[in-house]
Amino acid sequence: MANDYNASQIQILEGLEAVRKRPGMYIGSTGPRGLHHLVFEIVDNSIDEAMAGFCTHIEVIINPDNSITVMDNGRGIPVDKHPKANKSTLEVAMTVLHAGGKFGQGGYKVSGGLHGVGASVVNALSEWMEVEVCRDGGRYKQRYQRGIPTGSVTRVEDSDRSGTTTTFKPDADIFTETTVFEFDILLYRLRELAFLNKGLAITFSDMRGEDPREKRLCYEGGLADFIVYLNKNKDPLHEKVIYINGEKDEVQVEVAMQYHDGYNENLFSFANNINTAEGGTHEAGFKTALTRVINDYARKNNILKEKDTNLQGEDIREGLTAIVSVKVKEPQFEGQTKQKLGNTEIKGIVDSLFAEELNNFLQENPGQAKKIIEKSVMASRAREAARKARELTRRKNALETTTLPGKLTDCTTKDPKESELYLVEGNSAGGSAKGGRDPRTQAILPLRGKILNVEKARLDRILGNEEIKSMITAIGCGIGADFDISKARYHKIVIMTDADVDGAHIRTLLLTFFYRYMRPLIDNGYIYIAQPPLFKVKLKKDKNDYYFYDENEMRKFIEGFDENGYDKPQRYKGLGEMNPEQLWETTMDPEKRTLLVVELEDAVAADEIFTILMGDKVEPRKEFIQTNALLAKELDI
Ligand code: 0RA
Repeated sequence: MANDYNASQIQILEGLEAVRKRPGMYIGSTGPRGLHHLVFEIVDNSIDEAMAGFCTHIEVIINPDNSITVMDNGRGIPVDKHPKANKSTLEVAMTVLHAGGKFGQGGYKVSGGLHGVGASVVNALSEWMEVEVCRDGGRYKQRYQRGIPTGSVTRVEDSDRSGTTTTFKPDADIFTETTVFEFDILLYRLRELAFLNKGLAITFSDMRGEDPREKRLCYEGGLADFIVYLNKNKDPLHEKVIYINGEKDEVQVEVAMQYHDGYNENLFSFANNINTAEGGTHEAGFKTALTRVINDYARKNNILKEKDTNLQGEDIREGLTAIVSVKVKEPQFEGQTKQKLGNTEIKGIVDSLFAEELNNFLQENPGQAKKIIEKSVMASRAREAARKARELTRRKNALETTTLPGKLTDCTTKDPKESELYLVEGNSAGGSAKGGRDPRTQAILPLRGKILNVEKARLDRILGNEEIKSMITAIGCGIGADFDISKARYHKIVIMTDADVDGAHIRTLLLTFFYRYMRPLIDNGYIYIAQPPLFKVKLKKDKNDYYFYDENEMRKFIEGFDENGYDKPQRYKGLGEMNPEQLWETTMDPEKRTLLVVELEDAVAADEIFTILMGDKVEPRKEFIQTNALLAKELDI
């Protein structure tokens, strides 16, 4: 027995060491993304317990010291002796890699993609962790340091409740970039989980700082509430959300959708609470049913005449916000990023359950049905017009030899990997950029004034806009459904706008355009934001210029000198005020510059951000100031 025990101890230590040696292999990265992933990993275990029907409340707390507590009222992790390991099941779950699954609760599970590595991985990557379990009439506790128990599981007191509470503090030796949790990142996912698990109450609080924040996330309407939330800054075409929540062959299917008067399609799908960004069989079933049912209804009611061709899926999805969520016993995740549901049986199940409900809705609400179909017919006409416009540009391209826009000052290298395109606000800044650039690798495209707000226009109008046309031809990938990233002429596209309100607006307009029509550029990390300095200080003693990106930094710097030791700090109002050498030195020189890479991990959050920033409603825009944290991440490149 003793030998067995020693052997299992050695295995555990080896396992922990493997996780600490290559944390990226287990949690994706040791940056902010990996850090937040730790929380989701622990929360997922409680979500599993909720999906199994034993947990109704999950509480997540960011403690004052940046440690995290996740508490649930489930059955509690078993604490009795594990039959094989000769120690508490709780200890096994917390120290043995992948043990979570082996003694699992059965039923539906959050697992796949990056998730599902288990509590032991979080434990291994935490400076300390503490788990409390209430069950079997007692409260039990165990503590760990960097994954190793500091003692055995002990019974602390009697207790008549049940549940699991995990508190952990990420190890700063592992998460060297930051160990500070961002409220919004956790909030987005926790809110999503609350929507996806109808009726489950998640409370989330942040105990750091002066005034603690608390959110209660609980949605009795499930995905129907999620749709209302997503469309809150849009104008819906019909009042009632189309909604179905059913089960067939042990597969739970929940679908909700609502049209708005805009033009974007927003279809989000989930399998076992995981966002399936690459789609899959559940999404396919939904799309097929939607297209078929709408066409059938339109024909039966003579909205589509005999001579008319069928409406296409993309026409029917214009202005649609929809969410498809399935819960499957054994989900298969496929695709490049393991974000595509592969189970073949799911397509037919979603199709049949959803088709019936959609049909009922159309029959019962003929007025709303008519509005929806008329919108699809308009979309189909606009698509036809856009196709003709595209064909025209394509034919032109084939005839002309110089197809690149006249305003573009291209780089000389033809290798996209080392080519950079600077999108510059205004002609004067464009002039400085042309003068200061490295002509071999850096191309300049000046943009005059504001570009079109693509959030409020159909593709045909977008393709008629000069600024957008020149960007499309310069980048060379096409647009929308025709987009082909392998044709990109530049692997870095840098947005360089003034550091003022107009500059921020233009930047958002550009980001919205890339997000809606050239999304792979963002997903592949091709889009960057330049960081021009805000201040310049000239020191008398060395005659050098010093540049600063925020006011505090600048003030701190000059405090160190006598008042006569420097010229009056210069504030740059626009890029145009910099001469070519200054612009090169501060913002464009790959050796010295700081670029922000634009990252959109969470498509649901991104859609919300762009709708708010670019939509008609002014109030939510005013409220929304923290977006940049989610949009761009600093990188020295
Ligand atoms: C396996 C079996 C049982 C509970 C759990 C796992 C469980 C794990 C976690 C992790 C976080 N919260 C959790 N809640 C429950 C219980 C089996 C039984 O009591 O019959």
